[in-house]
This record gives sequence, structure tokens and C-alpha cells, in this order.
Amino acid sequence: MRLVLALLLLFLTACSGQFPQSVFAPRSDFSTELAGLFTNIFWWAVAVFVFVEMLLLIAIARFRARPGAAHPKPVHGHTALEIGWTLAPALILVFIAVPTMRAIFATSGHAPEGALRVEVIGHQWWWEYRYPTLNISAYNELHLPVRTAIQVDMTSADVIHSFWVPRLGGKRDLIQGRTNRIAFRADSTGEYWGQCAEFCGASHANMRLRVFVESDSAFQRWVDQQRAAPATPAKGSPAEAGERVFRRSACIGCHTIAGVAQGKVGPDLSHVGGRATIAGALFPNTTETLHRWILNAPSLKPGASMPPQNVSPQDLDALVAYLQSLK
Ligand code: HEC
Ligand SMILES: [Cu+2]
Repeated sequence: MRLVLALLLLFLTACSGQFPQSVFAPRSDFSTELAGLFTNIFWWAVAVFVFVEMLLLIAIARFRARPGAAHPKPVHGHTALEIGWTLAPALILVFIAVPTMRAIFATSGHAPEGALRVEVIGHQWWWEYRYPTLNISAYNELHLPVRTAIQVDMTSADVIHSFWVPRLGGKRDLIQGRTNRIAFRADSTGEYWGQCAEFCGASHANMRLRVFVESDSAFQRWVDQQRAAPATPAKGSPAEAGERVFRRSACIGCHTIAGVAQGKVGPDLSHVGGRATIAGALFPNTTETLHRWILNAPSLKPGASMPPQNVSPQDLDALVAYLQSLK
């Protein structure tokens, strides 16, 4: 009974509605290639399994020891049999090896001319994305245009991480001092979840990421928004008070806000108000989580390299209003 329940649980969790991180619901050329390879090898394995089990069952039924029966005659040096059972597996291996090699080359990271280049930099425990040709950056949430070839160049600022968005592409390691590549073309718009796939410390499991694949016009709007200078708060607004608190707090040592601060330890906050999530796509970007995050980030995300900030309730409200105004 317990086993049945366990299996049922496994089955139910594996099939939760939207397939947020399923390699079986591919939405790019990269992941379609991988899913196709998997399915191909899976059916070869099924065929081998069925064939071998069938032989086994036949052998058990026909040749089992019966009282009084003579010993069966051993087969020795049967040339046809030996050629057969050498050739058949060799052929099966060829049928597996050829598509595997093809998939390895197809996913080796060479994007066609004119692909959009994105540099991914892993940090403990968040993601930085740079778009060198567009002159913008993004943090934790990656925006990409649909049906456009993307060249992803990845590296790390500290330990080894691994970029993995199961429905789009990856996984591939991010290693300091080295650039690894993947290339893919997302074939439908939507939100895709991913996560770091290489153990990288206390909050490895909290190093999630989110990809928004958008129509060309939506992507362009987002690019324009990132290019624009951060909003200046209106005179006398809570956001303006928040900017003053920000300028005189430790925040400026670690965070950049264009025209306000140039810290480089944490994510750039110039457009933090426009993000749907914070802290490695871990929490929704709401007033409540911003409050809790600023007061004590490590309590929400073990090991987070943003120490608890000592701000009064009044300053905190102002700070959060300011951050939310930075669309
Ligand atoms: C010692 C450096 C440091 C200081 C000081 C600091 N932060 Fe951070 N902050 C970080 C790091 C590192 C992260 C990323 C942590 C993670 O996601 O694991 C972060 C993340 C954030 C985020 C989430 C950003 C996102 O998009 O994920 C916000 C918001 C934030 N900090 C606001 C503040 C504010 C406001 C202050 C000042 C009151 C402040 N920080 C002070 C290092 C710092
Ligand atoms: Cu990581």
C-alpha cells in the first residue's frame, strides 16, 4: 500500500499541469533535438528489453529442469549464432551512436550569422545577463525574442554554475576564466523556468532563473525600457525619500543604480521595479518580500551575500517605494 502511494505521488508530481521544467515539453530547436534523441534511444532500449525478456521467459518455460528429463545438449561453436549476437548489438549501437553524434554537433553552440548574443555570468546565487550588441543588462530574468537565433556565451564570477532551462536549452557549465557556449532558437513565446544545475554552495537550490520569450515588439519595448535612465522620483514622494535613504545606506557599496550608485557586488537595481521576481527568481517582487529581503536576506536565502540591513521601518517603506518606482 505504501509503495502504491509512493508511486502515485511520484506520478502526480511528475505530471503537474504546466510542465514548468520538463525536458519532455521542448520549445526550442536545442531541446527538441535532445528530446528526440531521448525518445529514439528509449524505444531502442524498450525493444532490447522486450526481446531479451521474451527469450528469458521462453527459456524458463521450455528448458526448465523436469523430473526424469535428460540434461539438454550444450551448444558450442555455433557460428551463425555467434555472428548474429555480435552483429545485432553492434548495429543497435550504430543506430544509437549516429543520432547521438548528430545531436552533439547540433547543440555544440554555433549559432548562425546574425544571432543575438547574450553573455550569461553566474554569481553565488544569481544570474547576470549582458547583451553586448544592445548595450543592456538583465538580472535573473532573461528576455529573448521568439524565433531568433540566440548565441549564449557563459562564464562565472566565482564557482562553477550550470545554465539549464529544460524547455529551451542547456545544461552547460559556467566556469570562471572560460567561455562555454550554447545556441538555440525558442519557437514559442511564454515564460520558462530554469535553474543552476551544478552544486555551487548553500543556496544552489535557490539559484533559479526565468526566461521570457517575447514577440519582437514586446522584446523591443523591454529593451527600450532597460536602455532608458532609471526613473527619477517625483519631488516630495515617498520614492524620493527612499532615494535619499538609499544614497546614505550601505546599499550603494554593493548595488548599481545608474546615476545614483555604482556598487558591483549584487544585481544592478536600475530597473528592479520592472522585474517579476527577485533574488534568483526565487520570490515574487512584492512589497512584502522586498521588506523581508532588505531586513534579512540570509533568512530567506541561506548564505545570501547581502547581509541583514539595519533600517528603520520608516526608511524601509521609503526604500521599497523607491525600488518599486524603478521600472
Ligand atoms: C554587502 C553587499 C550588499 C549590500 C550592502 C546590499 N546588498 Fe542588496 N544584494 C546583494 C547581493 C549579493 C544580492 C543578490 C543575492 C542573491 O540573489 O543571492 C542582493 C540582492 C538585492 C535585491 C534583489 C535584486 C534582484 O533583482 O534579485 C534587492 C532589491 C536588494 N539587494 C536591495 C538592497 C538594498 C535596498 C540595500 C541597502 C539597504 C542593499 N541591497 C544592500 C548585496 C548587497
Ligand atoms: Cu549556481
